[in-house]
Amino acid sequence: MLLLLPAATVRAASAAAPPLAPVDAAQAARLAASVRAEFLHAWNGYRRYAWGHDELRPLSRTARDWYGEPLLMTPIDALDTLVLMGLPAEAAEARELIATQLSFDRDIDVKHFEIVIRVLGGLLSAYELTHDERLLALAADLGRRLSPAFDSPTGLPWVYVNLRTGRTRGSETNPAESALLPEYGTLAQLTGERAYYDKAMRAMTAIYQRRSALGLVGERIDVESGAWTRPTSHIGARIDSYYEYLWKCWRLFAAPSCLAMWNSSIAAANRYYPENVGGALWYGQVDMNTGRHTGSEYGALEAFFPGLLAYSGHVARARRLQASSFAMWSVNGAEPDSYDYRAARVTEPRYPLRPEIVESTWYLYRITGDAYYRAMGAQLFADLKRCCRTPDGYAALSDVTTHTQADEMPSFVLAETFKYFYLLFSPPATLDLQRFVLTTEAHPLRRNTAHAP
Ligand code: DMJ
Repeated sequence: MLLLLPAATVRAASAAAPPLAPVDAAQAARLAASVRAEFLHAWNGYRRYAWGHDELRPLSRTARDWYGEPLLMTPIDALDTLVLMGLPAEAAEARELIATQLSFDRDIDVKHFEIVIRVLGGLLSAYELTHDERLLALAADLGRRLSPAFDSPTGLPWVYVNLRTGRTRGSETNPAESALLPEYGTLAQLTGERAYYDKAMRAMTAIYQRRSALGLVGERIDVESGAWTRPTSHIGARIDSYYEYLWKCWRLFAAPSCLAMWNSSIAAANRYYPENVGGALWYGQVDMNTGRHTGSEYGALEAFFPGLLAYSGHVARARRLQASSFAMWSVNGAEPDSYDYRAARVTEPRYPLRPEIVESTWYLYRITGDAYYRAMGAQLFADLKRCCRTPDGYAALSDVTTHTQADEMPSFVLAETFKYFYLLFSPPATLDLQRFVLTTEAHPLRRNTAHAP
């Protein structure tokens, strides 16, 4: 990735952002080491109290399995982070657990989207980083079991699929859950089974083709009829990674249709979602058909958008929106899942250790070279540690206004949150953005434009 701007001295991105201490190269190296140590702290909590299960409950020191039987969510989600952070013994142990204990032959209805982004994406990425064929065999087996999800009248995916029988259910999906081309396209390239790419491309395109005359998509859609069931449009939950994957599919596969869909979609998004409130830029909710603003909610999930804007060349806009995300975070020293920017009020107070604001900080740093974003990341990391660290791991917050901890450590804190912090403070060579694209779960996949199906 080219640096578009020279590294600048530390400065605030907006009047609303608090002043930050500069981070020089030596401090960045110390921060990277500290992030690695905190990641290990969380990993060791999982290892000690939840080994062989999906997730650690960090307060009760117990394990959680999403479906009553384990799919090894945490070790799979964490494996490429273990590799990137240079933790070979831990990575080898996780790999053995996965390769010898994991079976997808289970009579359980799983959420297609979550299993694709965490488990399929994690296995594919770990295979590309380690060349362990057992991981690819598991990914191929999982892809075969999951792909009946696409067998619907519209090509849009059913929400649930049974891993043993292929039975599907759940007819109301959304754009984010319909855009899974990076994972299925990579599976197609690695196995030679092109049908995976075609099914995933068809689903993503089915959303795009149903965009409104304004070029916007809605929040919920019926899998059987293809009719929108909720016409609210925004960059948050249920739509977020649809935008992300239009751009990333272009980067990964160089498919011209992805670039065309991205170009027209981002133009509409940048036209209709923005609102200026007191000089700050926010992205809110609009009606997909009229473009009229219907809500002013922003939150932890929306905070991915500055990173996507920066990655795709919309740098000035990205800087302004990131300043708003950081101002929202700084109110309580952790960000809420939802914040009404017009009322300046928290509307959903939980913080489940989400990565998006860190992700955007990293993309902005990597693309602009502006040291301010490392300083911002240092503040985010200090806050995370202060609010969420427990003696045995990291805990979500049930309320950012009181810093009350919840007994949850979602696997994405190890897949994403710590990874983005580590990348932010590490040399760019740690992950070459010319060679890799990070999935929505932060799993690096190798760009393979020469062999696009
Ligand atoms: C992750 O599973 C992914 O980043 C997804 O796209 C959104 N939600 C979580 C993190 O917040």
